[in-house]
Amino acid sequence: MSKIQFPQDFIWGTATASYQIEGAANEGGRGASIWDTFSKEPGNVKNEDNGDVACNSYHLYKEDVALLKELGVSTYRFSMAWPRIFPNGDGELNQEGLDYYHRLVDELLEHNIKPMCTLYHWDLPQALQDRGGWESRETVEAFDHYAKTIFSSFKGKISTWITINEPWCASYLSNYLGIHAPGKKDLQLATTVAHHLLLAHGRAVQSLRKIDAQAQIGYAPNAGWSEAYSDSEQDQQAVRRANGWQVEWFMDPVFKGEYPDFLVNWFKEKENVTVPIQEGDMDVISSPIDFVGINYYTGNVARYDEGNGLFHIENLDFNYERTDIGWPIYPEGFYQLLTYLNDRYGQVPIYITENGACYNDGVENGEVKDDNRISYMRSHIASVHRAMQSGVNVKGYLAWSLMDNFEWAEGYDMRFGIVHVNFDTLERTKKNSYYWYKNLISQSYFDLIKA
Ligand code: JJW
Repeated sequence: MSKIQFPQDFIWGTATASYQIEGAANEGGRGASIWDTFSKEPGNVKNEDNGDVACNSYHLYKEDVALLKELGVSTYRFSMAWPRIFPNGDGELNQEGLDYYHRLVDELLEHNIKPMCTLYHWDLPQALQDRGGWESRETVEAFDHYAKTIFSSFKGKISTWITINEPWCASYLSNYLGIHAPGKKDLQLATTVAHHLLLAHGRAVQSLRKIDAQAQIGYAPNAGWSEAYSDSEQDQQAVRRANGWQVEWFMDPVFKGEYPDFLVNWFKEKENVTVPIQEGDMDVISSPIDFVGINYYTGNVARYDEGNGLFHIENLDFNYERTDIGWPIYPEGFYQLLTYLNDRYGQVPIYITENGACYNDGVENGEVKDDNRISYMRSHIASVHRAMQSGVNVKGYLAWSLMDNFEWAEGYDMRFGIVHVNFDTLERTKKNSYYWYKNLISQSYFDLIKA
């Protein structure tokens, strides 16, 4: 028997994000976000797709909650669109936006599903971008005001909060690599943005403590994982830089109150880039949190390469199997990452806030045969279990995603859902992975080897 058994109180869930699923971009008083602007500029998003309609969950949320109910999850992670609440970023509150999230949360609670709410999943109000966006500390103030408004409004209804989703993506992918909104390519700018995102996180943590002492709060950094090709000093150091950029850069400030020196020095020496730390910032950023969310999708083996990029590293291709978005399938990296976090930061409670696979299988005779996704989930959930057996304090797992949705720069072609969405009719069809996951949730175990 190759039974992978989870504790009875392990939390199972699914995750989504506002701009990826809601649609209704011009309804309910919603203001524009940087993703509206970015996706409408040709060349930024495949097929010139955008989130105007998406899955139309703004209107179909009851149908979506019914899918969650049948699946049997105890938790649903979603995000609020800041520009629905404050169309201009700050200033006047849009009650209609707030009302929408109350309807959604009430529907979840009525079905006994706990809401886990992300405050910032990348849809920065365009009005704030026009005033400097995350490069400006005013955006930190605006975020804190938005967070306080939400905390007060949902006190007693939402007890688990995530401040910032994937700060590496919202800073470096968006402002250095130029792949996500606002599509800039400036390492200094990206580093400033990263610092202000962490500061915004810390401010919101402090605000929640004053408003609702019962609630729990964390954030959700993303981390790919590189494993060193060899024990050579050069390979080890190169991989340390790559992992450090994704992991230590966003976790040392929160858990240790400092940025990793070796990377601070690297940025300074190579690119003359510095972190704009002001007095008191690191104390705010390192405010104690209740858990950390980890978003894991991919990893690889890598080695030193003098000529290659900012970090002098080469990602090797060992002929990995890849998902349809091209990311190597690397469940070992998940185990290594989780045990690494445990060793470095202590036994902090962890939620897997995102994990999942892109496979673009369609509907045939009412069925979606996404065996590859099931296989990915098996191996990655087993890695989580391995980590737990090694002492990592994992509280729950949330599959990305409940349904196919707007996959950012990849548009609608790249499908991560366990529920298929037909983007012409918006019809939802449960995939085979949905049924596999439902079975796992009801039994708390799965067999590594198919019976
Ligand atoms: C692109 C690296 C080129 C989302 C990327 C790195 C390429 C030099 C998925 N997680 O939709 C995309 N996602 O909204 C949050 N996470 O480019 C949720 N990370 O470098 C999912 C990372 C990502 C990426 C995409």
